[in-house]
Amino acid sequence: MDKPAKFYITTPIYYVNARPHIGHTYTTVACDAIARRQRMMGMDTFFLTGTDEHGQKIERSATAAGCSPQEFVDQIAAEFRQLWDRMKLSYDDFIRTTEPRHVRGMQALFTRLQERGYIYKGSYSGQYCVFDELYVDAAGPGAPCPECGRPTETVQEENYFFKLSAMEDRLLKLYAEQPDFIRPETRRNEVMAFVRSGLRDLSVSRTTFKWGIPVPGDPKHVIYVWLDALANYITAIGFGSDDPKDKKKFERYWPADVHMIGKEIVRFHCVYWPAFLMAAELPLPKAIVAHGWLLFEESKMSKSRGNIVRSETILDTIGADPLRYFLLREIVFGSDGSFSFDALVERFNADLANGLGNLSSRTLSMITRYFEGEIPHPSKERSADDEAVAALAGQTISDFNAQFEQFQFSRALETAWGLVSAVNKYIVENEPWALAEKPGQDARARLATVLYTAAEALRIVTVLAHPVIPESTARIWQQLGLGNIERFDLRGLKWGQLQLGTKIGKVEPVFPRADKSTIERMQQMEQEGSTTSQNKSQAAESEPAGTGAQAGQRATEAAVTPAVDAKATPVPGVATGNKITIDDFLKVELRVGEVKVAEKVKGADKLLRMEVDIGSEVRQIVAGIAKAYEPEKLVGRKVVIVANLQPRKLRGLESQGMIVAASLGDDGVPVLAGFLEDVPVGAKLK
Ligand code: ME8
Repeated sequence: MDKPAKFYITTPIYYVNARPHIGHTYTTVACDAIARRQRMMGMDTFFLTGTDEHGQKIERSATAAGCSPQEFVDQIAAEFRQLWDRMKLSYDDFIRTTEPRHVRGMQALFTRLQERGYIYKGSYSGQYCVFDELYVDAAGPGAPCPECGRPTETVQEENYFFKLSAMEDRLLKLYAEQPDFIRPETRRNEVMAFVRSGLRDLSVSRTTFKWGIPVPGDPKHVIYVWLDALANYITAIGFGSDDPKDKKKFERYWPADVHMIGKEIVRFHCVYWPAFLMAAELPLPKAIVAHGWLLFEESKMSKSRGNIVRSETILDTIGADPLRYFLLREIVFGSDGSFSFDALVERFNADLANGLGNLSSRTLSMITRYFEGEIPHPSKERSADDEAVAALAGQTISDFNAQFEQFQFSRALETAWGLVSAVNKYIVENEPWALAEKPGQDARARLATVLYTAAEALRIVTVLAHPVIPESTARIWQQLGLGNIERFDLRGLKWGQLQLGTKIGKVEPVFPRADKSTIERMQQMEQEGSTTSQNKSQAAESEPAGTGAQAGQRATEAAVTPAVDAKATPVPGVATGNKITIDDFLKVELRVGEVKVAEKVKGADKLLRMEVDIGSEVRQIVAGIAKAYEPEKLVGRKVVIVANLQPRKLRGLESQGMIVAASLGDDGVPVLAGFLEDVPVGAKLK
């Protein structure tokens, strides 16, 4: 027998400088759904995910957390893995770039590129963005990164360079000959325009930090993190290993069928990665599929903005399947889409509790009640209604498959749920409960046909939706008496396969309705969770998800809670009246910071979002000073911040600390505190 065809799909490997959030979950869930579906189509599927653990950004986060880089990455990588396991994501391997198999494979790739003459030594002097791990064209010291706006660092070093400039024509030919190499079309156009504008050689080593893979034979250099990271897609399946088993695995699975990524890393995957592979004379992946961003209150959900939502909160309240369904149904794949707890619960109630859940429980409980739990035989006589459901089911299968293949998850689910609504309507119109009351064979036969039709449609929707909502569909499948859903061969799915007389299982509700209190619980957990997770691994964020103080609030009001006991005799260290003691004051950590980034907060005319360097780290601070200060004028300015305040969210953004300002007049016009003498960033005030 021929071996089944193979299918290899990857997620990006996630940075471990921040804890996982639902943005990461989104990509991983999309890949998981594709992988599960491929397995059900008989494909020998390999689904890879993992973590990106090298680089200066991570080295700095480890230093800030007071541990070694290895200890640091071990902790966060474990959190990613635990989360994916809790969500039952069906990955086949989890690669970490600090693993020996990756280090060995990466070095083998580097050597291969050198041997083929694509790597040479040169020197570089210019600006580097640590956040993006990218050399950029920026004006000079401290100038903002053109990609993310964060301040760049000046770097002057001897580097190894990759001859990217030599790959221009070959890349353009690739995009022209394989239009599906980059999806969607908009991303392809952007990439082509970028390559047409000219490519410069790429620096692929660094000497200014240590946390990376040494260049073979020249360990003073570590390999550029993006080359290191991209190589995971081949090292995980055995590239660079001498073990015959690994070699076989690499031959079997490479090239990848799909690299799934977010749109911000298109250039690395669609320009650099194919260029490295071409130079190394390795086959190219078949497709790079870029999705849009998950937004939270209109801005990209990201660790640097601190406006993340953790998947755990949703898992602990309504479970993994509702989140998976929401992400794939609500967001049009390729475009940006918003997340909110209200929308999640609304979608859950409408489509899962009222839609599929209702169809499943009413159909199965009526079969239990009226046919002693056995799938009834439909009568030979079919009404137009019955025929219409069967025809719609057939159409649903073919449309769903075509849309899913094209990564149109939202449309595919909409298609499947079109069948759910049609069958729920069919049940209401055919009133099986009334038929059950009627005497005579005809009514009994009609009742059997209606319930058979509903159960068969339920079976079809359940198995189509399985890759997206695996746990709940597995339960419905069991209740239908059909055993293990994962064994079902999706290729043969068609109307009429439900075995008559199948004994159905115990009927239990699969999607209990959520209500307002569910939303409140999730919001509260997020508030508390962001505080505890921050305490647990404060420095897990390169720019920590912030704490907050109310914008414009004055320091003493915000941070000091005077112990007031008018009757008490004054003793040293105890407050009297409305006075506070020196001990109280010393609880407030005041530090000098420098504003690195300042921008207006969309939809809030008083608020500015700033990134403030306080020496040990960069904090995000949201403050109500937009009316008094132009954001551009604040960049580079030294300010005083209260550094040990509780987290607080303003307009969905977490503020980690508060800027100290005088508050003038009735309107409380803010005037920032500052110094006449020059003071170093991070200095403490007391
Ligand atoms: O870029 N919306 O890692 P990363 C949608 N290590 N997707 C999001 C998202 C959001 N708000 N936030 C994150 C890196 N993602 C590199 C990748 S690959 C060789 C190296 C998802 O931790 C999305 O897939 O910043 C995005 O591309 C990825 O996480 C970025 O993860």
